[in-house]
Amino acid sequence: MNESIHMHRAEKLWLRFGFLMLAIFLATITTASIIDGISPPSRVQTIDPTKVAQTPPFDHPGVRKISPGHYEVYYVAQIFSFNPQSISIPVGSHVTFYITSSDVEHGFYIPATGVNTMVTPGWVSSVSHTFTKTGKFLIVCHEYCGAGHQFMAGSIEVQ
Ligand SMILES: [Cu+2]
Repeated sequence: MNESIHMHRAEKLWLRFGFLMLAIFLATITTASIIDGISPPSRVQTIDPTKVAQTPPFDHPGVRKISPGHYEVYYVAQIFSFNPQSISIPVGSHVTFYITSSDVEHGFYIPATGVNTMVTPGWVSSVSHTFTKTGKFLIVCHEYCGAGHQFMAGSIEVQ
């Protein structure tokens, strides 16, 4: 018995279309990464992860008042905590968070806000939020970082 594999013409066409799309996507990503310079989202600058404790402003993590209602907060994420662990800011404040890691990949997530970023060693992540409600906000690490990951949390008191 001699059975040759027969492929329908429409099937061949769709297969070609699929490969063509893959080639277009690959070309687009390659071109964009070369022309624009690829960098992870929301990372604003690089930092030597082994020298975080000596690199300003991360040598003194914490809250900085920029102007009335405007704050910057510098965080160092490390296994298994955030430094500063807890902060307090007035209600209505526009806060820009700058977070870096001194060891492994971490996450920085504040439920009920839009604040959600990965924290990669060697990079400074930045995300902003205006706190319009009073209360205690939880900061959680949402990237598994080791045996104590579930205890890695911080808090923001909005008064
Ligand atoms: Cu973690």
